[in-house]
Amino acid sequence: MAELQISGDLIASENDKLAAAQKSDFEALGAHLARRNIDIEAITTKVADFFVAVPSWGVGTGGTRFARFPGQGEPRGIFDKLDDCAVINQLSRATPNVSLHIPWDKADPKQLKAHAEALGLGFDAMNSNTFSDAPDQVHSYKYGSLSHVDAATRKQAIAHNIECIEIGNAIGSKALTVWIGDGSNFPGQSHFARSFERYLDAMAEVYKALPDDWRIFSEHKMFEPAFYSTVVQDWGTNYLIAQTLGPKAFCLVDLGHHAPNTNIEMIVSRLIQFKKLGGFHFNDSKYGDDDLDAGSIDPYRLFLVFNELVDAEERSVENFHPAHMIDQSHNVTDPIESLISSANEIRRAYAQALLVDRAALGGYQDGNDALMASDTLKRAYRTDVEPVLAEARRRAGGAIDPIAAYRASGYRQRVGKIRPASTGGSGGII
Ligand code: LRH
Ligand code: MN
Ligand code: MN
Repeated sequence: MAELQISGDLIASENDKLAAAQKSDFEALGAHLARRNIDIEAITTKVADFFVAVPSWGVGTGGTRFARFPGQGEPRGIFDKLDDCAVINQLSRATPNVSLHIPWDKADPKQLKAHAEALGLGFDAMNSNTFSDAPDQVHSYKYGSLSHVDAATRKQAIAHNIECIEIGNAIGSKALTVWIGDGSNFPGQSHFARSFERYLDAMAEVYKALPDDWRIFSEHKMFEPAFYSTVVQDWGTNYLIAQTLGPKAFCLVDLGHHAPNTNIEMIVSRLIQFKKLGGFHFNDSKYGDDDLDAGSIDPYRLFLVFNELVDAEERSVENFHPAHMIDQSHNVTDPIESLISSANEIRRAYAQALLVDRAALGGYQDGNDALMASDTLKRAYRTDVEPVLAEARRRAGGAIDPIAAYRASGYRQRVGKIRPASTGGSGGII
């Protein structure tokens, strides 16, 4: 039995207040969908079976390059972080897995596993960190890691990734996500081809250490921290990596890692078509790697991404099981609330994509009826699926209104009393 961070009675009494309205909204939506030949029960079951992992690093208050303003009751370490992740899952019933970042979350794997299991949690992909220097490391990553000009530095970065696999293996993870900050700030600073060659060779060493049932995800990002060139800068380079490494290598798409206006859903489609879509870091963005809450800026884009995923699911694409993870940073909200909200938005996009009349859409595409094709997507997107999301949560023991239940629980105030206030301070540049 999982340790409950929020009492079951509290959730039940909060749900009681909303039960009659929820029942009536669900029935009304059911009748509406039935007129469109859609079975609301089938959609609700699919939504209830859809999960997205939360990032351990997302439950602390983030910061910008300028400052960090700590919140109340911030987690003191990975065990507190897991407690917070359990709250998110308990209320949303959408996030049973956590994605760890090493060395930030380094701890005895047995204790990690036991703590997570007691909370009813498991682990999704491990994340390595060769984009900052750990206090005890010998070689600095200032000028790169897996693509560094110095062989000893590359070796150290390879060893770190292998250690992440070992920790992950001990706690039940099945994937490693590698994102590197390697790149350059000045034209001429690094040799494009040679640095990519060094990266590929280093990644091949990491790849060799993967257990048979593991996958490795490489994550591209257009820029930052390098501002002139980045070694793994876009999905084309990422695809080359996955192709070069072998069948256990896939591309990870972080929605915020593209130029504004990039057609991300089309990238997703291409990666699906060529069997190299590994997973996602969901978030939203207005300008760059903003790490804003999923669906908070452009919910239609999130829907269009899910439209591709559902299309693939309904075509029964072979070996199609992308990892769904959130990657966010919260500066002005309670991270638990933001992560609950993002998990719901991700499920919303999935539910809406399930409503697309794909036979009709195919007909309009083949008939060059652009207006009706677009309207077919819009019709699904315009449908308010909140009663389905709430029903999926309620049936699984979660909250009809998870944010309201969280606030009523007083969890943040409770942990605020036990966890000492963390320090803020300026960011890296001022
Ligand atoms: C890089 C990134 C990557 C890291 C995380 C902290 O911008 O998206 O996934 O692991 O942020
Ligand atoms: Mn990411
Ligand atoms: Mn990022």
